[in-house]
Amino acid sequence: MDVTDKKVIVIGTGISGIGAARLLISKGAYVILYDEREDIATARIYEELSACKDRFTLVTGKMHNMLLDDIVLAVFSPGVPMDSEIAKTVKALGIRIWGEIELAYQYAKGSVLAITGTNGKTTTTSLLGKIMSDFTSQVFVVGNIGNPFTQEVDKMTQDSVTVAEISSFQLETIEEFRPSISAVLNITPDHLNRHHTMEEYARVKFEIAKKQTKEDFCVLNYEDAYCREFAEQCHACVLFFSSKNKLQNGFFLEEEMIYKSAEGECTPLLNIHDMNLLGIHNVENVMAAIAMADAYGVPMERILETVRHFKAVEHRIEYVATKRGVDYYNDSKGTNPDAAIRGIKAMRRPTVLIGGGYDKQSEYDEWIEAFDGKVKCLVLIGQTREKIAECAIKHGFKNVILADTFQEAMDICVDQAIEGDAVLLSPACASWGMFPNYEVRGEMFKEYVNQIKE
Ligand code: UMA
Repeated sequence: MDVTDKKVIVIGTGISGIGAARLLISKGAYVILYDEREDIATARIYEELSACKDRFTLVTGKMHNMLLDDIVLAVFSPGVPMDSEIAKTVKALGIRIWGEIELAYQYAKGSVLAITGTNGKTTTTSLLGKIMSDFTSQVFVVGNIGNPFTQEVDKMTQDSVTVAEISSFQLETIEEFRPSISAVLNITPDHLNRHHTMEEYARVKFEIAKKQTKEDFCVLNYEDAYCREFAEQCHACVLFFSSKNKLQNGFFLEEEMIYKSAEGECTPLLNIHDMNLLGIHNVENVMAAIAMADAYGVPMERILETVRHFKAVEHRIEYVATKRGVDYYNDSKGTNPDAAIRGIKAMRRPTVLIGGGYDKQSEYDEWIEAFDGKVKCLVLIGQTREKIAECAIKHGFKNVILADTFQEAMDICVDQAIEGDAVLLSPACASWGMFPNYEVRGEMFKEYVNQIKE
């Protein structure tokens, strides 16, 4: 779409909104930058867009329809739901809608490799980004990982490779987005307050492959029932990985070894003890990244060299420090029950666990069941603390302490943990309400841990 001298509305003034506005302005558009919240830090926005201040108008609070006259396109930030007031208004006026990812894709150059799934996206994206950048120059790692796709578009060339972490929020508003290689790592309950049902959540996740053709690849988890079902209708060439079953074609784990199986030949690739990532879920992430890089054409030896040296990403079962004989782990990225189960499974010591946060209408039964004698005390914070406490007690887990603030939760952990224990921040909930994002929550945890005196 040619946006030269056209009016475009960008909804949301977080990092996606700023990235989208900048890209649109660079393409000649005039931007209405809109945020529903009236109390946003407008000075930050004017500063970020200071080079183009006569090309946009900032509007906050209630939207007046007259401002939407002559708008040719509405670009949504991922955090703005499609059933919000502004989305309803825009739809009623028949204005075309793109998400920030679609906008970026329309102007992007080179190859796009895209990863979605409930858990493991960030690790897989980081690892694949590292494999690609060890192999070639001009690699961009973008998307839900915290670097808006639109932010990098102007630097791309036909030879560049973009590795994108894509959330379900972002997949709601794509149109032509077609990665040459996609991956869906797993589908477990998350964000049900936004997508309402598992069926809808799964449907949105598989949108990642909707425009792919048989020239493209789609990497899927053989152990995930949703992925297996989707494989039947996927237009791209499907590549499976499995942590439980020996595959005739694909990547699989048998005992401690990852294998590639293709055309009747089975090749051992890597012993899982030769990598620095903990847990079976990480073996799955590694297999997905290997499958994607292999499909792109990176020589296997180069892929494996990077995998062997790759370390866990920040906020994902990240070891912080040992204080007074207690190991502290930051798993702030454990923002849903399934991710948090992985956090607990990776612990090797009796664990004091910090949980709770924003209510995404998740169920916590399986998470509590996964405590399995390993969790000795559960410290709860945030909106969901009562709901989780009730669930824990229902399952017979009684050592639950509610804290009013994060600081108080940390003090309780220091009190409860004795030498030989672990303290794990793996909340099974989003951070919103208490923190702007999971990164800030994880940073605060680490800051606090580092202040604990020996
Ligand atoms: N806003 C409205 N109306 C609404 C909702 C929000 O005006 O109904 C405004 C807010 O007031 C705020 C702005 O929108 O000013 C925020 O937009 P945003 O929530 O889309 O946040 P961004 O800063 O643009 O960050 C987004 C992603 N955030 C969300 O999906 C909630 C970031 O993912 C992502 O890193 C970034 O784009 C770059 O692509 C974060 C996330 O929590 C990490 N993702 C979820 C997850 O991983 O589970 C999906």
